Amino acid sequence: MRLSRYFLPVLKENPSEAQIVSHRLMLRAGMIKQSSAGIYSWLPMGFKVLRKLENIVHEEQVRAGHIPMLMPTIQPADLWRESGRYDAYGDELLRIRDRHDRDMLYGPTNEEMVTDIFRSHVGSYKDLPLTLYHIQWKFRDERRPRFGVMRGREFFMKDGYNFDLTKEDALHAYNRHLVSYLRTYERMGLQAIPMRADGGPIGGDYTHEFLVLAETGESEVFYDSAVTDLNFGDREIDYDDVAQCQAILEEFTTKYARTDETHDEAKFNDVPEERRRTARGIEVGQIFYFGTKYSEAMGATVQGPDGKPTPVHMGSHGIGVSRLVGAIIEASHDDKGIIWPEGVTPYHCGIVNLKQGDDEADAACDALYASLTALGLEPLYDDRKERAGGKFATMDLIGLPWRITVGPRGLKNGVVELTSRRTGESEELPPQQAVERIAQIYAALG
Ligand code: 5CA
Repeated sequence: MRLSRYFLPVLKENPSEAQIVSHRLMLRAGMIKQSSAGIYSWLPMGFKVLRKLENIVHEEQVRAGHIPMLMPTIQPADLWRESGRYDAYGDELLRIRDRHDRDMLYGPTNEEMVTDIFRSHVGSYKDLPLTLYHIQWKFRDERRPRFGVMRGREFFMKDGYNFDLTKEDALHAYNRHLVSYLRTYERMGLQAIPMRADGGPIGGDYTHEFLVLAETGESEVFYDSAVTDLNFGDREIDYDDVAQCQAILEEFTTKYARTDETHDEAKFNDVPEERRRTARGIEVGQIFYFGTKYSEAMGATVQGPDGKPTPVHMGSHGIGVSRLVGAIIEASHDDKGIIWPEGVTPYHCGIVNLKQGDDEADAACDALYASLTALGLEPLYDDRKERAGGKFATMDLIGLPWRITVGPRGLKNGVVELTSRRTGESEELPPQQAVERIAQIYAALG
């Protein structure tokens, strides 16, 4: 993409309404624009990151054997009356009436709708196990929408639902989700710690939240510092292997890590004092096992091996995709701007032309652009007639992990400059080598 033809409305000044760094940087970097409280347009740069996260979530869900689909945002109230949540959900539920006076709602989550789909089409235990998921906009009329996309009213969420014959099978589905989430967050450059949590309006007493530690997080968390040494890494996972998934759950959830909702001071005191930590965290996902809560209320049964109708065991599993954009920025920025992890960066590298209009510099930038593009990479080329200082400030603000700087002086010596956004370190090298270096970095991500 050439910046001269793009739409990147960066702000020079800090917007006064933004209380936390991710909100400030998303506004300044031209990623979002608020349309009303807790509701945002995703401008091209923000949308690109959102799509990258969505893709990672899809890839990891499909890898785990879960099946993508798409349910609507608007749901009939009657389904929610069946589960009893139409009244129980409270003011967060946006209730709508259509022209025929039918009660509808903007879905805050989809347990009822997916259970209805299941009961309409699945009749036998032989069709299990089944896990369906979608990534769709949700609406919760939060009392205090704040911190930009972190606590929005409209937000983008992946929600997945497992249907199993037995509790044991459903707990394997739970474990599968936990494992796939660990992989997902690591690919995004995040450490998200699974912590014992509370079921809230979804229900269920077996649930973990995934928290990214950050000062601006809304949850208070208590943990054994040894959990931060755990690393998922490059493991080969067989998602059908019950013992392997269970072992990973145990590895990542045995050490003390809880939110304030389930914190147990006595158990926390068993952690050696020097490892006890209290901090704040951003909840980027939550998994639930809730047994037959919805299947019994809504008559979602299958014919069991004994021929009798058996309510299925279910769980639901969410990832806050739009919130993650903010969470990643909270975890990865400096005073100049965002620092995107390579796995989620909107563009793979920036190209800064120090002397736009100079034939040689323009030709060198065009050649770099073509070489990177030919390798399947997406560069963002700042081809505007701006001062170098302004171009550098924009690149630092939007946070692409790598920058190639091209100027007449370097070109005389046959070199360009390759700079890491994270370390600020620069290296001079011939243009083709800079291209190869960037290609290698991204190839290593897989
Ligand atoms: N049905 C279950 C699992 S799919 C569910 O709705 N879980 S949830 O309530 O925990 O939401 C899943 C994730 O969505 C949360 O972990 C959080 O990361 C994200 N989320 C929830 N509310 C908001 C909000 N107001 N703004 C942005 N993200 C949110």
